[in-house]
Amino acid sequence: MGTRPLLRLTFILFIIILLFTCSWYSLNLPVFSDPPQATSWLCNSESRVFAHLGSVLETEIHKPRDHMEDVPHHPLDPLTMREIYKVRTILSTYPPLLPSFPAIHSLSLDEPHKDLVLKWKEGDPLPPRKALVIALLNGQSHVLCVDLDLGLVTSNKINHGSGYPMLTMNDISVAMQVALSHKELNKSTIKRGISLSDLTCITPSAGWFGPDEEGRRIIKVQCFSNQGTPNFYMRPLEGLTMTVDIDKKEVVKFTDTGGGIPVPKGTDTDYRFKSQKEPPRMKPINPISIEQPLGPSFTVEDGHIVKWANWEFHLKADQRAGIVISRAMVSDSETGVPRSVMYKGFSSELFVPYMDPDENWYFKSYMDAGEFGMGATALSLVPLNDCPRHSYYMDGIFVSWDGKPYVQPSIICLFERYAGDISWRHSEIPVNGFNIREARPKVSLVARMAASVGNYDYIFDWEFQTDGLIHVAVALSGMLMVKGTPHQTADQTPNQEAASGPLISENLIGVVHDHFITFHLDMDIDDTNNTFVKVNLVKEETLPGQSPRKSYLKAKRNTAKTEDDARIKLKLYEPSEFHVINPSRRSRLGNPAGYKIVPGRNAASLLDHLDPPQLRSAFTNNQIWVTPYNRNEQWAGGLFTYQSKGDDTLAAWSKRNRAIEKKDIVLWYTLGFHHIPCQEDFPIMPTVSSSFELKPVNFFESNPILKAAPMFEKDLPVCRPATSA
Ligand SMILES: *[C@@H]1O[C@H](CO)[C@@H](O)[C@H](O)[C@H]1NC(C)=O
Ligand SMILES: *[C@@H]1O[C@H](CO)[C@@H](O)[C@H](O)[C@H]1NC(C)=O
Ligand SMILES: [Cu+2]
Repeated sequence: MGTRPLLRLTFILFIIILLFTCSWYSLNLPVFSDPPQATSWLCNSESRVFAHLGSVLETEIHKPRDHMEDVPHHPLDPLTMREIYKVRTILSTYPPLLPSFPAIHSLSLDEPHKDLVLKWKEGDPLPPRKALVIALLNGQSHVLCVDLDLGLVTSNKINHGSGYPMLTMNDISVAMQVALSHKELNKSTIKRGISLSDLTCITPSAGWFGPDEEGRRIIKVQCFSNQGTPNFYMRPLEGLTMTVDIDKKEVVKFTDTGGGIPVPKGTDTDYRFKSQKEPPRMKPINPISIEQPLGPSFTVEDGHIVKWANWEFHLKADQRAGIVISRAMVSDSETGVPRSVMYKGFSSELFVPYMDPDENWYFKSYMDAGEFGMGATALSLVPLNDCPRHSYYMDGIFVSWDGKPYVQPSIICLFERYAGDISWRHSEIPVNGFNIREARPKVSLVARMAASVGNYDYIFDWEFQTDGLIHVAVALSGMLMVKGTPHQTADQTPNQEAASGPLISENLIGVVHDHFITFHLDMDIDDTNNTFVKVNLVKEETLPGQSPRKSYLKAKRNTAKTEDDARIKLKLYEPSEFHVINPSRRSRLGNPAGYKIVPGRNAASLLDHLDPPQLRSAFTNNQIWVTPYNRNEQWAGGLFTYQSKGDDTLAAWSKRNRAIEKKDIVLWYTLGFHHIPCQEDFPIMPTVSSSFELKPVNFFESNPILKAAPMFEKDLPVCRPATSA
């Protein structure tokens, strides 16, 4: 959600984060107490070798790796550094873009057509490598296709619909410079007792609110005091908003309605370990980590192909979508042959509307993927804290606004999770003649990325289980977007209902808001010929005298023929299962192979459908949609999301009511959160998480993990500190 990076501080912050992630333990742990002698263990894992992974040891991970020699191995591999440079060279001599090189807002692999990817086998030559480029030149958004093999721009289209491309770091820093040098800003800051040099500003996206703001790229700038805290988000200069025309480089509107609202204090807002003055008032938890005496069980081949247990998939980082899973296949439990489950899965868009109509707040209705980029805002993960020991870390190769590649190191981690859970069990009492205790531990594989979109952090987990289930979770953390108020305590607020959220600290309101994350799930169960089936549970009533029961439930199958049949609002009192099946692939009993989407905790948008933010994010009007596969329909909020009016969204595509039965279909699922803040969310929020599952239904002939072995004591060393050995 949130707000927006961080101008001049960006690079400094980035470096600071890098420093911390490498050193904060050794620097800071001794401050509080005598920690156990955790550095030396009898079964020291640091001596283990990961040669079979071709992996990076944790101690090395934040050393930037050289990617200049990378070559693509798979049709879906992201563009390499060399390929990006080549695209840049091709563009720089392309006449329609001359004489000045355009601003590059997006430059990524134009994925080959699906049939080419499906036909491709290891060892085959790669399909032609192409780049899709979105460039802004003289106010026009160009969509260019560059063929790397031909060395040519093969198409160049100009966007005539609404909306602009994703913001670049340059847009953000230009907006901040323009705002910070605006004359009236000095007056407003002095009035609040803040010096210009103590300001940190953010750049909330402007949304779209009618014709006044059309035809030019505008952005909002709001400022905070960073005096005495790195958590400047908790020190807003409330009521101060500048609207900046990014291309004209001018402030087009200056609003200061914040007279009389103090800048909240900075004390107790610093969340860093090194700044804590006293230990927590709880018994410390002893060092903990999972032991893998033989190292992890997964491999990463050619940089992107992950193989683990019965799973295989392609994993990559994308500047806009963040983490992308492709060609997910699980091996058949009878034959061992890999079978397709999902062609591609990623978070297509986020929508984060705030619930405050105030002049300085109404526009806050972020669409983070299309406006800022989930990969673009993901920074290096913190070993042992973001991801456990034995994690494998993957870099992102991204493109900056000048068209040059850069490495975003260690933004994906891959690890095996053992959280003490059970994958199946049964015990039998001796009275039946059996005395059985059978249980199997649940071990899974997780691919993770964490995006910091300004104040907010989104942690995306794709978790694969050996029983064929895929668990997709999003956890929220980071800082609230807060609103300054003159009030210090709740009883000073004359009409608490009038405030846009609860008081969470002195002079700070946590504004109520929602988060919606819409996933693109291109399911291909065995092949692309799939059907969406709703299995409705309905109440049946018995006839008089038929049974002691009056009612029971029955599962009724309804096949969705067109897109209309597959727009679904979840309802507790009209329960259904939602299956994607392959009608041609039958089990030995004749059931079609399928996967169902299992919703978890969820929330729906209650905004008026004609409210401008909801018009733009109409893809959140339903929790489930199914569309026929169309390679141009990737982004639920439209290719050009920034300031868009909602004319190119999933909701607009679905209106065509195309046939979806026995077709290559895409499932869309929206995970939502209502967020009413509370004091525990200050100064940084403990994670709040929600998830959904993709679960096999009649895909396997029987329990696919029946033959899994239990864990045995002899396989697992018991670790002890060496000093007490
Ligand atoms: C801000 O205003 C103060 C007081 O009028 C003045 O001394 C200072 O030079 C101004 N700073 C800038 C950057 O304009
Ligand atoms: C899809 O499956 C159905 C049912 O088995 C079959 O009739 C149809 O021909 C298949 N379509 C394609 C394009 O393979
Ligand atoms: Cu929230």
